Amino acid sequence: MSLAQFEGCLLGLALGDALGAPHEGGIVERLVWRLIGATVQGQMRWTDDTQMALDIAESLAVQGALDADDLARRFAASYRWSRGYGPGVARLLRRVARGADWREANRSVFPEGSFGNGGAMRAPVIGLYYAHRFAELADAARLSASITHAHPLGQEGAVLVASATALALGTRNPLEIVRAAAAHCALQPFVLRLRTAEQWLQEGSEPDASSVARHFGNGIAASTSCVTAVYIALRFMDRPFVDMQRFCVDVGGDVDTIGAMAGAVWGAANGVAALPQHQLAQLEQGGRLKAAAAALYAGVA
Ligand code: AR6
Ligand code: MG
Repeated sequence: MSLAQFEGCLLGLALGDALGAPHEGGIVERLVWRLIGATVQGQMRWTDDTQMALDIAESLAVQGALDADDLARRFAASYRWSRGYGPGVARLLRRVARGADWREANRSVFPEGSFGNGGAMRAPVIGLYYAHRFAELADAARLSASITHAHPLGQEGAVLVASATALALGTRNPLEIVRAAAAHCALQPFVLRLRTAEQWLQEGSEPDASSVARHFGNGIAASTSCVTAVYIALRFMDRPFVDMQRFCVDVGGDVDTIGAMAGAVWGAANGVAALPQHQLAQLEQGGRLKAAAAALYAGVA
């Protein structure tokens, strides 16, 4: 576990997010992103995935522990429509900003809670923070997701992505990671997909992007994107980041969030120096992301 891995994780997440964002959504969303996808200085903007990951990292650094109320306040304060938040979460966060308790707001849009991948996309930060306290990781991932994602499937995605990130800090063996992360998952849509992912990694078979999308999904639901992202990160662990990112684009669908989750796991394994430096230089707020990684590392080292 090193600072370079923490930086690699957060910057990998942000890079996967920013590089994927132009490919997400229908024609309208893509046109909008062409207008707002760069800062005034011409740097690549990232979306809600990175914003919420930063919110968690900065909250952990200030509070010295996972404080759900502080986190809910930060999520609500950081909300901007231009970051492309999911529509349910956008409504929920506006309610929290007006004073609602997240414990009620998280069922105000969908009575059973959101099963979107928004709890999982920010969970790599939980993986970093709890890697050395692995027994507490699953509960922490669930709690951090539950602020916006009360649905068990939304929370299971967070557990999977946090586990895979934490494990990638300690081993570069894809099979070991997929098996240990799967041990935390109990819900059918995850268990079945993880079994296939393990089999593919074991056989060394390399199905094409459309086959990966067909088997694992490429949607905004946690159950149709989290295994996809973890599988891609593990399959491309020993290959260049840009190859992995291209594969995410080919898988299609929710490219920014699948790219963010895959980028975070890949970055945790390979460290910041392995990321494409010319693209990193074009990423907005790189200094803030590095500072957040350093503060997180200082809290656990
Ligand atoms: N019942 C019906 N539809 C649902 C339910 C449910 N219980 N839960 C989610 N959906 P949301 P996120 C559908 O809004 O998970 C952004 O681009 C519903 O259509 O909670 O934070 C992010 O970057 C809902 O609007 O957002 C992610 O890529 C949608 O799933 C992605 O969106 C998303 O759930 C998900 O973000
Ligand atoms: Mg996004």
